[in-house]
Amino acid sequence: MASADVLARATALRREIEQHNYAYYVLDQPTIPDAEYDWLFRELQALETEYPELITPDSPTQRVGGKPLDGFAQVRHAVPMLSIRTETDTEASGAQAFDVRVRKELGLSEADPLVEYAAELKFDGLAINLRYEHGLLVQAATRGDGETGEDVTQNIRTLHCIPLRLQTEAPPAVLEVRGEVFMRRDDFERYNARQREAGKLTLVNPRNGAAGSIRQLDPAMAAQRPLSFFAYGLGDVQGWKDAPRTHGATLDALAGMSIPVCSERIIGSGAAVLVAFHDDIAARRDSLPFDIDGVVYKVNAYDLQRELGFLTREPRWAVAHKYPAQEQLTTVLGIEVQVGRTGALTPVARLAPVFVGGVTVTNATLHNQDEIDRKDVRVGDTVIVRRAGDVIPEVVAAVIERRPDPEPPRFNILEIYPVCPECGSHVVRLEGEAAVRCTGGLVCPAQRKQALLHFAGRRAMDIEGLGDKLVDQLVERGLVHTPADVYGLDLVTLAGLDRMAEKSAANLLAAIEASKATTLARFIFALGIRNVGETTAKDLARHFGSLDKLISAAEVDLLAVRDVGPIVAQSITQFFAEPHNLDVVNSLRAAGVHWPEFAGMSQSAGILTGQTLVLTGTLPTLTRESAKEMIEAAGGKVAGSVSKKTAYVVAGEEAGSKLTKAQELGVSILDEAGLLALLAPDNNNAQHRLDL
Ligand code: D41
Repeated sequence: MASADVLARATALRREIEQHNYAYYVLDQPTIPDAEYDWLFRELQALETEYPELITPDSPTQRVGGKPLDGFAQVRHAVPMLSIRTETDTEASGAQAFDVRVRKELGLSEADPLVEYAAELKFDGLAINLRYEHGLLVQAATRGDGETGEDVTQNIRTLHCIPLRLQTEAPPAVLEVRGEVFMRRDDFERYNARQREAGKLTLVNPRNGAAGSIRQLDPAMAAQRPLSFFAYGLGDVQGWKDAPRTHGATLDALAGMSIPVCSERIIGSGAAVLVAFHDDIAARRDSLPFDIDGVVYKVNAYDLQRELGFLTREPRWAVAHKYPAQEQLTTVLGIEVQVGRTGALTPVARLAPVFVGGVTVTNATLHNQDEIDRKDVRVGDTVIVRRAGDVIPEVVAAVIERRPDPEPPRFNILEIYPVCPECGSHVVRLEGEAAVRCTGGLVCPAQRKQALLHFAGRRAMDIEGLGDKLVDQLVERGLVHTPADVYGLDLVTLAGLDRMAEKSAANLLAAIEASKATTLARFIFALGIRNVGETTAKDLARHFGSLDKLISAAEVDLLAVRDVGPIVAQSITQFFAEPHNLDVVNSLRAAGVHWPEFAGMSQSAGILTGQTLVLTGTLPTLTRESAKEMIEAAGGKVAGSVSKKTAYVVAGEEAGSKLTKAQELGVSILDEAGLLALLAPDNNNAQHRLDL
């Protein structure tokens, strides 16, 4: 037998655990770390295992488990669960009409004061009746037809937010709490992510998640589902001392007994307050942590509610105003792709027009191939379409039961679109990427503006003045299709563009001309090869030394380059495998774009390792930057000032004090030819140096 001490300990543990539960699940403000909670829980479990007579129905250990049921028992509601008059109305006038009706029924004239209302959210879940007797949860039932529902006590017990015992000193003899079980969006997402990872079935939406879980015969399954609850009213009530006399006070009182109540509610007088609430919630609908259907207005005072009574099964003192549904069913007429600015092919379902989220939707995104596979959406399917707020409409799921017979084939983007619908370049899917992409980066009209802007960018070809406004015009007027066309522009054409004076046209032309002398690294970067940023471009330039070597490099050759992995290597080979891209590269070279080439890492690598060079003056052909790049490619460093440790000073025209300093210190001085000779692969001098 358990001693009085043990009994006291079990009682204390129970109370403490339920308090932490409430803080965690209802208030969302955990009071202790999970590990400590687990200790308390395990201590209680251990006590109850040793002394089974200690187990009480309100023990937190009784939330989980229980055997699967054969079916649900029928429950006759002590007080019928009415339904609520629901109006689909996106206008403020709905609240005004309700107020007019209420005032008329109550026989109020314009001279009479405003009626006090409560406004709250309309949750999109499953209505439930919780029966507490002397504070203990004894039964939970679904609404059913309002008269008779199903006994879902076992499942409801698994909801941590629902108290098994009311936290109050003097509980009413009977208190029935009515409310809605629902699933929060974050819980829904988390649950689905976990299921997906485990290769298990996912829920279509939070609503189905809530309803399906409660009507689940196996409580252990229900326990897995993260459900929430908010109370919206009362059923049978007996022996409640100082019972509240308004709806608002009732919800406050329930909250005081640890029943979850939504805080998004107001009390106010007259229709204007309801309109304001309606509009405020409509504006915030998508940022709420759960889906709602709409808002509910109720006459606040119970005596007025009684006076108003109900019509058939709907109280005259309450109304629900639904917002436009965010999900609808429709059929998939076809699946097409849209090519984005980065070349990603996004599958888009063409739909039979459907009114959802306040607009008529005819297209919805399918995101990518993985999503198509996961949702298994096929042409001809009936699908759930969702449009929430300003978010682009998406296909949530296919309704497999309504799939046409014979079954349409699975949809595979690469099979249907082996080439880009915009430019005919090959379409590929890179390892580890969700997106299928067009490889015609330089020629694809969908990618044209993006490609041009990138090409002209400061860190790429550095064509000053070729910004987005200009690129828009050039592309939209069909003057430029590929970056190579930039070099064919003339003064007359440019000066004819909007907001282009002759002076700025001339400046731009000069900038275009100047950009022809570039470096290999800049040129590679300018091509906009996927996954090839500025640093990778420099590494590639250094490594290969010439564009043709890069173009003909196989994947293994590319993998030898610093920081180049399989994905980058694949991006590069795929880019140059696309003939359209090679055409543009060749046109650019033909237009006079040039850069100094050298032997590349494989040959010049290490020639200057450990050596510091200083550049001074203007070299005849190399820019300072390309000279620096070549030196670095050979393993050398470029410093800003000359010292005894300087290996070489490379001097051009108008060299200044650095040259003098070098002469004073006896540092070797090279001109451009000397530098190039030093870097040439068959350079004896270099060999000699290396031996040092
Ligand atoms: O949030 C809800 N879904 C909600 C449902 C609510 N906030 N209030 C409601 N009020 C009532 C009355 C007026 C009958 C007490 C309701 C419901 N009924 C209701 N839900 C399902 C059927 C009826």
